[in-house]
Amino acid sequence: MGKNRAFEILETKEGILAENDGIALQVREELSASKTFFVNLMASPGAGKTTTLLRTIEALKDRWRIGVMEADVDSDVDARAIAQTGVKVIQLHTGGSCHMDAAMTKKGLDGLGLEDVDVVFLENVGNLVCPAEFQVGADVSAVILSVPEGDDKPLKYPLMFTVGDVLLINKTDCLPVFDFDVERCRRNIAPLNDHMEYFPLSAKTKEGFDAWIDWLDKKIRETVGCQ
Ligand SMILES: Nc1nc2c(ncn2[C@@H]2O[C@H](COP(=O)(O)OP(=O)(O)OP(=O)(O)O)[C@@H](O)[C@H]2O)c(=O)[nH]1
Ligand SMILES: [Mg+2]
Repeated sequence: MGKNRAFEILETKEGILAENDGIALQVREELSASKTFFVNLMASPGAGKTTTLLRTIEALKDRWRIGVMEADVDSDVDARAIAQTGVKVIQLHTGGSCHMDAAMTKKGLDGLGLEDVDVVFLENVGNLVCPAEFQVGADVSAVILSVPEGDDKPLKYPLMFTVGDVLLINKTDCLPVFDFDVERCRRNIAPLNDHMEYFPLSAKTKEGFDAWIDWLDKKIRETVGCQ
């Protein structure tokens, strides 16, 4: 019981997040034992997660065996798009939840099956808030911010830009019609995150894609081994 109180105060959210982190650690250990590289892709709805994934798969699928987990509240639109590339894909329905947690991710990885996969991408639920709170055991947390959303988003949704390892500034083909300033965006993130890697690119025109692919391929090689 608390001091001078006849009742206990339980910080339930802290407990849930601590439990989640424990499961995320298990996921990480399992993936590390099976030499599987895991990318958690997070962004707002419509920022270009699926389009960026399609281009990324196109660039990497001859080098690595790829698996994709598509997480959505409903529908199978994105899994259908990914299936067109020929890589292994599973659609996960979160049942209304706005993020994937570590237990859901563990279930998804079991459903996908890792025996013939070197690299797994999770397209998290489109949301700039909730997915940032839940670790899923990823090697890389990749965040997409698209030009039409504005360069002030790191100020409004700081946690996402704090937990990210890499920021893909997508839809750079739209820069001429929006007042998004890439340097201002980086300045907004600097106080939150001193290790963020930045790749401005366009999933539509593929401009800037080579640098992102080279960086990701190097990270995968470091984990999975040379191919
Ligand atoms: N102009 C332009 N449009 C893009 C680019 N990338 C994606 N889009 C468009 O943006 C829209 C949303 O793209 P998606 O890839 O479906 O976005 P998403 O983040 O997967 O969306 P949800 O899964 O619904 O959260 C589509 O109409 C894409 O064609 C880009 O680089 N430039
Ligand atoms: Mg999508």
